[in-house]
Amino acid sequence: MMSEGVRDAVAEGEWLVIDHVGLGVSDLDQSTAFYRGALDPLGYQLLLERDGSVGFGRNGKPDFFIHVNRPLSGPTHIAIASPDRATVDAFHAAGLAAGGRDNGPPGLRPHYHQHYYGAFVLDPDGNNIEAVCHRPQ
Ligand SMILES: N[C@@H](CCC(=O)N[C@@H](CS)C(=O)NCC(=O)O)C(=O)O
Repeated sequence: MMSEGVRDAVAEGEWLVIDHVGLGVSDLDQSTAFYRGALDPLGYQLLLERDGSVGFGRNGKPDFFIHVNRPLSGPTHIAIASPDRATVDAFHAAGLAAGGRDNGPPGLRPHYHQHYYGAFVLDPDGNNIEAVCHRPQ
């Protein structure tokens, strides 16, 4: 359970402490299509393609990468911050439309904290991708 102070900080947008992350994927084209669709509602665009790697990000800054021809790291959980609950809903619908598998419909998860609103979709390799909004609405 998140403390009140941490919850206030994330609600104010102070959660961006990791610069970028990368996942090994088994099929770059399939995963690129999935992430293009699923992350579009979150404002993510394909920003970089190089040597078996694809980078996605917002505002011109890639912070989420997928890589092929590398060992798969096993199912990994990545949560992307969403500005509002409607965007979480849109992410979940877009992720399913892009070939992802449902891992939890949009909704409050009060066991994390009272305003925690998330949705979960599995990517083609089984990675657990989430959009989350921490703001009270
Ligand atoms: N199906 C669950 C997914 C929850 C989930 O994946 N939670 C993340 C943390 S926000 C996680 O990695 N949980 C640990 C686990 O599932 O083992 C739901 O809809 O709530």
